[in-house]
Amino acid sequence: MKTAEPSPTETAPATRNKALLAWVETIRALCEPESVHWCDGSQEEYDRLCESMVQAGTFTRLNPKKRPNSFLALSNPSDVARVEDRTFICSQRKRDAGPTNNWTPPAEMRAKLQGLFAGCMRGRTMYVVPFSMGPLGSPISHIGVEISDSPYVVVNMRIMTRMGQPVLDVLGANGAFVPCIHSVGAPLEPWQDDVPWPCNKEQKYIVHFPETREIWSYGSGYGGNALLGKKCFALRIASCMARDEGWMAEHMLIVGVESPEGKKDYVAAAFPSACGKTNFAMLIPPAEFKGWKVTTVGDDIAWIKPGPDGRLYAINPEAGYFGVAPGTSAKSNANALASCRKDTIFTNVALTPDGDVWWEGLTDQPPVLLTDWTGKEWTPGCGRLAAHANARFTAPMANNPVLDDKADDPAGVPISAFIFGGRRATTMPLVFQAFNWIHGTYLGATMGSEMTAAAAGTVGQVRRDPMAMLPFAGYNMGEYFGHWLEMRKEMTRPPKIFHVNWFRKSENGKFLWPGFGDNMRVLKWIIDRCHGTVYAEETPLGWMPRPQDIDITGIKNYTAETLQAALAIDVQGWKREVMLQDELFFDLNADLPKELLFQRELLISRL
Ligand code: O2Y
Ligand code: MN
Repeated sequence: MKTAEPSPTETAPATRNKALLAWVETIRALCEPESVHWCDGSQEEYDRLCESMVQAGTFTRLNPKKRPNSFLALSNPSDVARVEDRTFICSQRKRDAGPTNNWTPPAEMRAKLQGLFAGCMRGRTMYVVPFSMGPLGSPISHIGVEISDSPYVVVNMRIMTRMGQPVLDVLGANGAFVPCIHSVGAPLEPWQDDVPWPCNKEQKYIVHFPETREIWSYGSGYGGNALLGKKCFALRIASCMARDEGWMAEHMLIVGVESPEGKKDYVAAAFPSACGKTNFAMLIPPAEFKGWKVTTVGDDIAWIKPGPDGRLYAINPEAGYFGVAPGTSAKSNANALASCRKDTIFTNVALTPDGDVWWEGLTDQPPVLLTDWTGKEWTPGCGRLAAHANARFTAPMANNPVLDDKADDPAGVPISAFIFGGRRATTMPLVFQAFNWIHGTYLGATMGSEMTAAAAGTVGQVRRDPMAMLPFAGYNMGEYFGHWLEMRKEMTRPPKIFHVNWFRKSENGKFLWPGFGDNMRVLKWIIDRCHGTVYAEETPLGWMPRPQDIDITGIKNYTAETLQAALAIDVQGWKREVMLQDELFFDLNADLPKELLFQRELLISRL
């Protein structure tokens, strides 16, 4: 295919990858952009794009003394979060998407997308963003190319991934890539002025074609809808690749835990949203744990492959954090705060009069005057949130003071333990260990969390979120459980599997566990179990610590009785819990591995 001559405002592609060149031309012809820009990923390119967004009103440059090299973006109020009801898995067969995903026949969806994307970039620049998920050249990494008409997406992708010319160099003339097409769905006609946050209020489509490994996203410029390396590629498409190729793409953080003697373990953990995942990924051990270090490999996603020694090795496919701002403070997560101290893009937080940012929970006392996330004047007590509840910071992982020294290691890190957890006010004890891999898979598959601020009337209700993957598995959830079971054959030294709950409450509504940095005390028991150096009791649920096996010295106003309550097995509650699991198992029935039904029977008989 002949490549079009670049116009004077265009950049020429620095690749000889014919498949990539041909695909870019096809998308250019479809979307009819004004120009095409191949991103080199340089600092100069990043600075230029940020400055152009300041000029366009998309970005406000923050006070360089307070937040060096940082910007604030305020989105359109209709475009503030992932749109799960507009997210589709378009496999050839409906059954392959499974009952927990939205599905449309691929031919029908392709026809729809062709219509939507035709001319959708008129008046805009089409950016070609080559990116690597994972360290460049790692055998666990994969390359994607995102085409987008949003400069906001380009600069965020530069923080969140390894992006630009070095990726094209690794891709070479014949390398494979996942094509990701994104448009805000707001063509600009010559008579039209642009708006600071273009998007399409009527039509949003986040579409995955798992068989052809393609992503098409239309209408939104926000987060997971638009930064296609993250949820769309690294989880939905990658979970299909992982199933086919014998590895795992999981919605898991990865942390290193080093003892005072210098012994290091890595654990990966899956928590649904609003369960303190980022806090756990950047945990600061309590003072009594002198010499213990917790370091971050990843805060959200893990790609995990079996190594030659029979263990699992994990990388963080991302290079930055797209963290929730509200609730982040020096008390809750000083490392997250340090990560966004500079070089950060804030979205939908509030602006202080002196050009800094603020969000609910950042300080005990709110500032007396702010500009809120909608651009309106805000004063304490005005009855509105200053920052949107899903306001974010996009920060480079290099800013994290506790970044693990292997965060960039192409070989990944060996995983000693998998941890599953949810937010549960009752029933779920503080921690227990699965008897074996199949039992652990069952624990992950039946994981659930109480809803916090979601739809009215649902607060407190348990939402099943298997392995925290419900919105992110790119194929049938029952088959996904089957893949977990199959993975056991790929290793001789599998990680031990644990379940934790930091959120159990007493009858008078008080938390039974302090959480945050004190979770280190539970983490230590988990690590000791991996080495077989601490006692555990066999219970109907799994292996459990006795209260004396968890070190609580130094926790203020905390007693062994409270710990006992946090660890107690509520048999009546568990009978209800087992019945509640029916809902998910019923939906998945046709594809549910029989091993999991058997695990449920075993649990019932043990209870
Ligand atoms: O609302 C969005 O677009 C972001 S969602 C998100 C961002 C970072 C990490 N995890 C998530 C998630 O929904 O799990
Ligand atoms: Mn996530």
